[in-house]
Amino acid sequence: SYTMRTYEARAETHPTEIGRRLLTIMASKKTNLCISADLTDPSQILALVDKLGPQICLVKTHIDIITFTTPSSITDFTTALSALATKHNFLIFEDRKFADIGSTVAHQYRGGVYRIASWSHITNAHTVPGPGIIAGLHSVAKEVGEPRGLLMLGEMSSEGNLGGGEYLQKTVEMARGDREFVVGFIAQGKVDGAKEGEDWIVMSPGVKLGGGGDALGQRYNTPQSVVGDKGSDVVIVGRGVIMSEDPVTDAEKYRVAAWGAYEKRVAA
Ligand code: 5FU
Repeated sequence: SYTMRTYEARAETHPTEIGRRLLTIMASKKTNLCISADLTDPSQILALVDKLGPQICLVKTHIDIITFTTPSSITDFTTALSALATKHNFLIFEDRKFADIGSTVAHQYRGGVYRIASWSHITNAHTVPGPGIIAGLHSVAKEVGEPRGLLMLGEMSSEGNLGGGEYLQKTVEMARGDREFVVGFIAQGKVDGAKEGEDWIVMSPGVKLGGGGDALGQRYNTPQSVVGDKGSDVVIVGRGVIMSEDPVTDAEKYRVAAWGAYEKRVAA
């Protein structure tokens, strides 16, 4: 299966341009760590991301949790974040979880105050509305004129979520309808039944060394479990790093654990 191939080899053949770019970054920086920058102060996010830049392949944002005081401060933030992405060679993933009909998500992706498509290389969407959601988002991605990719949510990390199993399989079927734009999935491990020539990048949130959970249904797996045992590609870590007294030291622990799990997997 493609999960036994190296990121370097997959970077040559991935069907999406964003997939090729991300896998190239992962291989060259030796990192499959994505930081979830879930802070509410924009300058704190930028300072943190500047420090962690060398250790990550991707930054995940929730643009709508950030406290912006003026409309222009949104653009200032996204411009500064994009400059950091260039400086440190990582991509940006807005965890927007679109979930409406194609026409509405096209507006939400292109416009409003956040103009997500203009600065975010990757975003994600629920499959609940059907394939029109992919078509709507893809139409906006084409307007941008720069590579954009989509992750479909096939399974969530949280207790009691309705994903996984048959839902995940149906999500994969839907993704097959747009191999140029859909880069892969949010799930807790590789997808079953990938066909010859398919390559789906799987990213897993809900990762913390030591496991456990939080008071609101989050459940944590370790980097070894999601990447090594279950075949996911990218670990997404929020509070495990961002709430640390020493984020750089802790991010390095996650990078080493997730990269080591990947190296063992492809050497097997
Ligand atoms: F799609 C998902 C999911 O299934 N679980 C998640 O936790 C997304 N997330 C996001 O990853 C969530 O919204 C947070 O932004 C982040 C996890 O943060 P944590 O602090 O590592 O729990």
